[in-house]
Amino acid sequence: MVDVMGHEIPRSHPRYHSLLIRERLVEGFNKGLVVPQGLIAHGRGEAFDYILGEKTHEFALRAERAAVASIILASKPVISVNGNYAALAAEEIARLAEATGALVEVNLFYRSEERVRRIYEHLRDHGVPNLLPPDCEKTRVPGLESPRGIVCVDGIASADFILLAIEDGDRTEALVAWGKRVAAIDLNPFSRTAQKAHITIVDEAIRATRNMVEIASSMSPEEARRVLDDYSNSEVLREAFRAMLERLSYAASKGVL
Ligand code: PTJ
Repeated sequence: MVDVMGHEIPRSHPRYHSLLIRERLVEGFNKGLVVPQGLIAHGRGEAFDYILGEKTHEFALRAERAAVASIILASKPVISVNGNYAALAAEEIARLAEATGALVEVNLFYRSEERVRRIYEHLRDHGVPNLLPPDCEKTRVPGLESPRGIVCVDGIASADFILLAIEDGDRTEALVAWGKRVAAIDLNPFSRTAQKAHITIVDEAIRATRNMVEIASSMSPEEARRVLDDYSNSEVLREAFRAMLERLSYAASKGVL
């Protein structure tokens, strides 16, 4: 039995892991890291993960390898972290930034300086290195109005590669249009983020980041070049849709998954 904020979750519960992750997000919401819209976004992600069988598929692993390869070969890679990603995967982000030397920037759709500071402190308390401070010099992503376009001059604005997760499509599109190479972790292959990113990781954000830490521990620059030469994002997206179709076809014919 694990006690999460007064709710007891028995380890034997068939949805134990999913419930634990959910509680992590609710805790993030109560601490002011996650916005209410982030809870809705999480539910959408869960639905796609359910269809995918809640595991990392081979096509996702291929995209995760390509994202790590891109970080290794980039001159200035930045991991962009929003409220959901911070609440779910702060430890994994710390290990990925440590393994690769990538910078980490808090970048929010529903931006307030108070939330940026809270998320920054949450990441710092989880040992995230290379963190851009909330008072970094700022500029704007071209084409993004309002505070959601604010980024650090020494971070995303001057990055050549950005890893983001659980992100809104509008922002992903604007970063790509700005000339950034973008890898996106998004369980929904239909989303604008998934469709617009150069590398689409159709996997759950915690699992994906853990896998990337593992991959980063042994990838050489030569292997990174080979991985990127062989990579096709449209193939990865096709396989993600095919995996969903196969699971749904099986369920449609047998009545079970
Ligand atoms: O913290 P902020 O202010 O930057 O706001 C963050 C949210 C999530 C509210 C904002 O970025 C947003 O509205 O995102 P969307 O447009 O709902 O897109 C989120 C995408 O992430 C959806 O396609 C979900 O299916 C997907 N998703 C949700 N949870 C996960 C996920 N993908 C991977 N892992 C997850 N845990």
